Amino acid sequence: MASLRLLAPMIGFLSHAAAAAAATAGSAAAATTATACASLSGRTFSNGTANVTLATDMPQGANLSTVGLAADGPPTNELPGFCRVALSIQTSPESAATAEVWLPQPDAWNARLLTVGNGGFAGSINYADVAWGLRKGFATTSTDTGHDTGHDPSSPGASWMLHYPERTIDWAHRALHLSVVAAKQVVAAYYRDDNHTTQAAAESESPSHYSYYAGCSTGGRQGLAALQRYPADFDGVLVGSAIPWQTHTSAWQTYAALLQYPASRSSFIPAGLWASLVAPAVLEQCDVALDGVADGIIMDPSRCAFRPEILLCGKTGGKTNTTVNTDCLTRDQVLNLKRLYRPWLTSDGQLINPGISPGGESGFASLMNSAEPLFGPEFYRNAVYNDSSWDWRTLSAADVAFADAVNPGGANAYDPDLRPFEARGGKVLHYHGYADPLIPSLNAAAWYDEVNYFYESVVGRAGDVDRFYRLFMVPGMGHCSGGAGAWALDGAGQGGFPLSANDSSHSLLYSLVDWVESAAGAATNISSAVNDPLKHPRRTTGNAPESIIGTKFVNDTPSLGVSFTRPICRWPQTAVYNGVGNVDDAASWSCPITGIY
Ligand SMILES: [Ca+2]
Repeated sequence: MASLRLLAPMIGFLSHAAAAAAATAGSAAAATTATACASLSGRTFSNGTANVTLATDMPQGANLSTVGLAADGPPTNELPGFCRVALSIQTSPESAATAEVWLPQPDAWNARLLTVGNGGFAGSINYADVAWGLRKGFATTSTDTGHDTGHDPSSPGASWMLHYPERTIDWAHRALHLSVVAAKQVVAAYYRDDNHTTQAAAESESPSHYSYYAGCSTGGRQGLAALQRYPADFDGVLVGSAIPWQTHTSAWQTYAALLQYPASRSSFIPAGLWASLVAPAVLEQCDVALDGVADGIIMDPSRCAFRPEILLCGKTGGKTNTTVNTDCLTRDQVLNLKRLYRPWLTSDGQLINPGISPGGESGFASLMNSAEPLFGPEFYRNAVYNDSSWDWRTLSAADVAFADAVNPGGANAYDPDLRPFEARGGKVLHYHGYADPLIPSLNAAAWYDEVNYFYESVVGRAGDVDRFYRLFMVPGMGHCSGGAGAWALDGAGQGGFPLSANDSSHSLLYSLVDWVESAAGAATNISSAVNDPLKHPRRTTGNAPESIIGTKFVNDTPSLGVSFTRPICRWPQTAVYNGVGNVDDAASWSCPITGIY
C-alpha cells in the first residue's frame, strides 16, 4: 500500500472515511524515493515489447516547446519538475504505439497512476491531459493509440485505418491497454520504498498504487472498452461524453447530415439559424417554463417536448414572422428539425441511435454544416468498408447492420457484463452533457439502461449497478466542456480548468478517487464473507457520490470570478431550485429522488 506520507497531499479532498482507510493501510509503509530518471533509458518492459526511447528529467517550469510539444496547446511552462519517459510498444507483429509516462518527483507523487484517454481518431499523445494529471501529483500516462497524425489531439481523419486492421484494433482498445501494462511497470521501476535494498526487490512487488482512468469523447469509449475487456487495468474509470456504440453513433452523425444535405434541398437549415433562431425558440419553450429558472439551461431535456412549429413562417403562436431563413422556417425545414430530435429507428422499430436532446442547437452547426459531417463518414469509409471511395450519401440502416457484423477493431464498447470489473471493487463515474451536439446525450442514458437491464434480467441483482457505476447528466454542458451550464467539473478534456473548490465535492476525478479508496478500505472488513464475488460482491459503496457541484465562471474566464455553482445529480435525478436562497449557489438546489436507480 502507498505510504501515508505520500497520501498526505491528497487527504484534503478525501473524506474522513477514506483518510482513515489510508491511514490504516499505510501505517507500516516506508518513505518513497526514486531512481535516477535517466537510468530508465534503454530499459524494456512488458516482456521486452515496450522499449524506453526517452527518459529525461524535466525541470520545474520547463518550456515544452523545446521538445516539440507546443503544438498540442497547453502546457508550456507551468509544470512542476518531472521525469519524462517515452515508450515504443509493439502491439502486434505489424503495429506499434507510442506512449509517455510523466512521473512526478517522489515528494510530489500521490502514489497513484492516472491514464488519460484520447479524442476523435487520435494519433497523438494527449499532452494537455497528461499535464492535468501531473499537476495533481499523479504519475500520468497517455498513448497515441497506435498511429501518428501529428500534434492533433482529436484528428477527424481516419485514412490511416485503410488496409491496416491492426491499427484499428490499437485505436479501438489495444494500444491503451498495453500502455497501461507498461506504465505500471515504469512506475514500479522509478519509485521505490526505502525498505527495499535492491531495485529488483522494489520492482517485484505487486503494484502498490491505485490505477485510474479519465477520458472524454473517444476517451470515454476507451474507458468503457477497458472496463469491459481489461477489468484489471483500472480501479476507477471516469467516462466522459462517450460513444459506447461506435458503429451506431458514427452512422447517426452521417444520418443527421443526410437529413440536411444537399444544401439545395427545401429542408436545409442554414448554419447560422441554429444559434440565432432555433436555439432561442427551444429555450423559450423549455427553459424557465419547465424548471423555473431563466438561465439558458434546460435542466431536464426529457421534459422538453419542443414544438418547432412555433418557427413556421406566418402567424403562429401569437407571432408574425415572415422572412424565411431570417426569423422563420418553411414547413419542410420544420419537419426536418423534428426528425433530428427523434430517435433514428430501423424499419421494424429497432433503435439505431437516439436523436439530439433539446438545448444543444447552438453548437449543432459545427456538426451539420460542413462539406461532410465530422467523424461519421471517416469511420464507415476507412474502418467499416475499407474503401476510400465509399459515398457517405448512400448510408442507410443496412450499413449499420453490416458495421455491427464487422465491428471494426472491436470498436463497440457495448458489453453490459461488467461483473469482472465490479468484482475487483472497480468504480465508474460516467458523465455526459445534455447539450452535446456531437454525440447525442441519450447515448449515455441508453447504455446505462442497458447495463441495468443486464444486471436485472441476467445477473438477477437489480439495482446493484448503482453500487459501482453512476451516471451524471450535465445540464447545459456541450461536448466534454463548454456551454451555458456549470460545466467545470475537473473531467478529462477540460484542460485542468479550475473549480470553485478543489475537492471531491466539485471534482469528478477526486470524487472517483474518494469513492474507490473509501470503498476499498471498508471492504477489507467483510472480505472473509465473500465466497463468490461474481455473485455476491458485498462490497460497500464507500463514499459513492450523489451529486457533483459544477462551476460556471463568468464568460468561462476564471479570472472574472465564479458566475454560479450547481449540483449535477446522479441520473435519473435532476437538480431543482429550492425556491429560496441565492439561485447562483449550489446550496439552494436539491437532487430529489425521482427514479428507480
Ligand atoms: Ca433553466
